Amino acid sequence: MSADAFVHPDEIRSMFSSAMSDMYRAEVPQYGALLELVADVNQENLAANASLREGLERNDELGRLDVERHGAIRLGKPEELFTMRRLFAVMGMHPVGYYDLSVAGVPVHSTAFRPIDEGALRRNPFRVFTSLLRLELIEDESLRNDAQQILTARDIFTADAIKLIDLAEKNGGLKHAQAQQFVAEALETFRWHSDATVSLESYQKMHDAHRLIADVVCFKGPHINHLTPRTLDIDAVQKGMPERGIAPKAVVEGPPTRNCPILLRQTSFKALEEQVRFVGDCAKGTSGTHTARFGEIEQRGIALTQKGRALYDTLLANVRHAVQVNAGGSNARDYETELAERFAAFPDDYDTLRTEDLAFFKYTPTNAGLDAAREGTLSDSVTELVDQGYLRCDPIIYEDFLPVSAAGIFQSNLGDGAQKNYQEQSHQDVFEQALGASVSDELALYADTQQASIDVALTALGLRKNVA
Ligand code: OOG
Ligand code: NI
Repeated sequence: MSADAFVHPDEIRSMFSSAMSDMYRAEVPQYGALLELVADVNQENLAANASLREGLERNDELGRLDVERHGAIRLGKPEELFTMRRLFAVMGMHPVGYYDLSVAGVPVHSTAFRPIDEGALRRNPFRVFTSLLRLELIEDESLRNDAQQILTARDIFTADAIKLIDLAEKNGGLKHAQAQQFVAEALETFRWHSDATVSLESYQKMHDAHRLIADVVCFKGPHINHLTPRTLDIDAVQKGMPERGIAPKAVVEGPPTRNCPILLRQTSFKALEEQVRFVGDCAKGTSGTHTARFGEIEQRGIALTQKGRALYDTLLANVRHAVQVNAGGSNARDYETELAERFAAFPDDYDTLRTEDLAFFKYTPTNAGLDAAREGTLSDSVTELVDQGYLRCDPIIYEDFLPVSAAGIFQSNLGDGAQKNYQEQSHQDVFEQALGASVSDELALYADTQQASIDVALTALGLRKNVA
């Protein structure tokens, strides 16, 4: 690569996620222990399952297996979200999806900045779940004003980060040395600061209104609050955590264990209590603590259509209605049993998921299909072509998040007192205004990927496009 060429945004994203990983491992030692457990479980799975290993090898995924898949931050004001969109765009990460967490008692709304096209996802799927605090949900007016004032005064980006974002936008990219500097400057925004920007008394007030408000408002910046590697067996990692002195949340969020994994399963270890120095504390002494940072793992499965998602949402709502996991998690088993029983109603083989239009697939012509196409005209029905063995289908993996799961992850790290009932409506338009762009609709992205694969496959088989 010549010194003058632009570094590909996917490459900048890889540099950034690896720098974040190093920083987080150094800041949160228990996260390093989680990574070791994940790596061990992944190795055991690969050793025991040759076809799993081959599949990963075929898709070029083996080398990236232990690389983080996502992180999360919480922002305080609209301008921060606006600039964050520009910063992530330099790394090929764009806002996808809108998540209203207020319905789950968390006063934020969110999006995920992530790579969108297939090639970019394959090169490095790193995403950042990004939440914006909804100040209007703070009931106490004087507290709300205080919070607003504190946030107005802060600037979470370094001057050089802004310069490099401007430069990337103006020139259409960054050269190597610029990209390196950009990553170093961006990292500053996500770093942990043990100095709060407020007194212990102010912190306590914010904390009493909602722990999340304290986490966002009282610090210099949006410290990365977790990173999340991928595991090949989430149940094994959940079970293995206590043996390594890591305290997991009570239950795994998302669907139960299945033959054909759907959507996303996640679990985390509980946030650690960290020493914080508040404004007015004597120079050396510390007088308080804050819990914010934790570690998480994820396992992803096939993306669901609107119909599949509706079924998922209904079944999950029924489970949560029947069993609410209590504070200590002593009834976690009941929840798991209920989850497994209710989800028996969700077809668990790829054929049915496809024929009932519950999930998205990528279609490719088989050699038999290509041979047959040379000999004569084929049926133009995708279903028939699959049945005849002329098209093969592979699951399209879900790349997004789940609001109920996200709320569960938030809550397990905020404590039980943190749940509030907010009456407010969701405000995607307000969020997008702050963002300065609209978010992509994730379902439309999966549908497009599926349709594009059908178009290419049918063209290769000598058939016209757009037939179902
Ligand atoms: C984000 C929680 C959501 C996930 O994986 O669902 C999330 C947060 O705690 O800020 O990261
Ligand atoms: Ni997460």
